[in-house]
Amino acid sequence: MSSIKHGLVFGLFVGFFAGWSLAGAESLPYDYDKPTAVADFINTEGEGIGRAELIQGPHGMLIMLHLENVAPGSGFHGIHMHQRGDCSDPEHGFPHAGGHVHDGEAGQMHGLMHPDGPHAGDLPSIYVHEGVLKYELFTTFASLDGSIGEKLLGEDGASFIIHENPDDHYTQPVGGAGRPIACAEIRQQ
Ligand SMILES: [Cu+2]
Repeated sequence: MSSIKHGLVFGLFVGFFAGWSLAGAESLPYDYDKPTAVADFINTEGEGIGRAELIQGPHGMLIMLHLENVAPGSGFHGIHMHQRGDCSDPEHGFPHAGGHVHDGEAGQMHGLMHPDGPHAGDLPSIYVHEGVLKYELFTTFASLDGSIGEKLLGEDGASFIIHENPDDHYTQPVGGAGRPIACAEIRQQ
């Protein structure tokens, strides 16, 4: 088990524990007066492949992912939060999800490792093992209500996009991550 820190964003590999399942806010050992959200993923065929649960805490936002049948085989995939909560047109790669969540400043670049980045929607890449992913991400660049970083759930909402390739955290516009293979609209609970 290892953790990777990139500035203020890090991913913690939680492994494939027997019986591990998404905890759900009601069973967690804290009860912050903060919004929570869920996001149900669909692939480019429109089939459900799992869920993210988002909990905004005192220092940032925890994103718990539990996905199956993400892609054949094993490998890293870029994942980002995109500007609109619209996963329509899956067969065309979810074109209405828009670009990455960002602060709107001109010249702001994509990439956790880019000197002029990152976008608030940038995240570490996920590793999918034989189609399955159980993982936790944490970010301080964005939050559901905007109290920490950029606001995700404004008028247009937001979504997750998983890309077919890893994100190199530097190349424009999506870190060389390629086409979207899954999308999830983020819905406040
Ligand atoms: Cu993306």
